[in-house]
Amino acid sequence: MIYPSKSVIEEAADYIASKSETRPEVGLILGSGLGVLGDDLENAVTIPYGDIPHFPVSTVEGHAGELVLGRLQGRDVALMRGRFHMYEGYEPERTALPVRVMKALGIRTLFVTNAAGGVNLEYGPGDLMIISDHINLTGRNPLAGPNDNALGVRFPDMSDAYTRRLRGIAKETAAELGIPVREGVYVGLLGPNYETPAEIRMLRVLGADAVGMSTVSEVLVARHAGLEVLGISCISNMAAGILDQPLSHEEVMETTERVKQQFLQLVSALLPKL
Ligand code: 6GU
Repeated sequence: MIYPSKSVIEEAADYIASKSETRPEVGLILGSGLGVLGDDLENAVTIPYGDIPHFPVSTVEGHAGELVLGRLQGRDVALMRGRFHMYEGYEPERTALPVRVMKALGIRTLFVTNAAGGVNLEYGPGDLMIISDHINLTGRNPLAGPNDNALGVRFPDMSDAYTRRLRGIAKETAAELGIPVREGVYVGLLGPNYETPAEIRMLRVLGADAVGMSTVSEVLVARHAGLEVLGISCISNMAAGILDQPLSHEEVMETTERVKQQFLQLVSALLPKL
């Protein structure tokens, strides 16, 4: 059997559709510490991941683990508070199952956010970065295995994975709001450890601006499914070896807490334009 099969996706989507009238047009995945946006939805219906057939349950601190459906800035959205990571032990196709389920619910656009380490020396903690492209260094791929042509093509194009059109809208909107943004390349690694200073030097040579442990598998599946993708990273800390200090999940949470309002303002202003 091809996993996740059409019936697995449909069972999850049918369950969600039975709980809410919302028919989402945009799917939003909120990273570490950024889940608060779910509190602002109208007609919000919150579904714990554990209730959704076939959904994994996320295990990381700072990730709530629930799907919220409702209306935000005039758009019907499906919002994931918390996501699944390969470092938790999930197979890559399982980390991206919610993307296929949201596609089955009707989304056309996937908006991914994450907390990431700054690799570019010009970046600083608290910076927001529009993801221009990614490098998949996780060593895994959610599209490996037999291809289900009903879900997408065997060899999906990644030339414009983070749609230029949406990046343009994001930059424009940030400028209107007076929110400074970077634009750069996100490198996805398996984790769960943060990198060594030597690995960060290597990543910089490879063209990385930011590094993290999520997003890549979700975006690969989204592009396979024909969704448009917009991605924004919150640079929560500088990567290893740049500053003379150790890295910690606490710092990641503290920084996202600090820039949350700005970040949420940008995401909210963007939604009606996607
Ligand atoms: Cl420095 N590395 C990785 N892989 N993920 C992160 C990070 C660093 N900072 C936040 N998330």
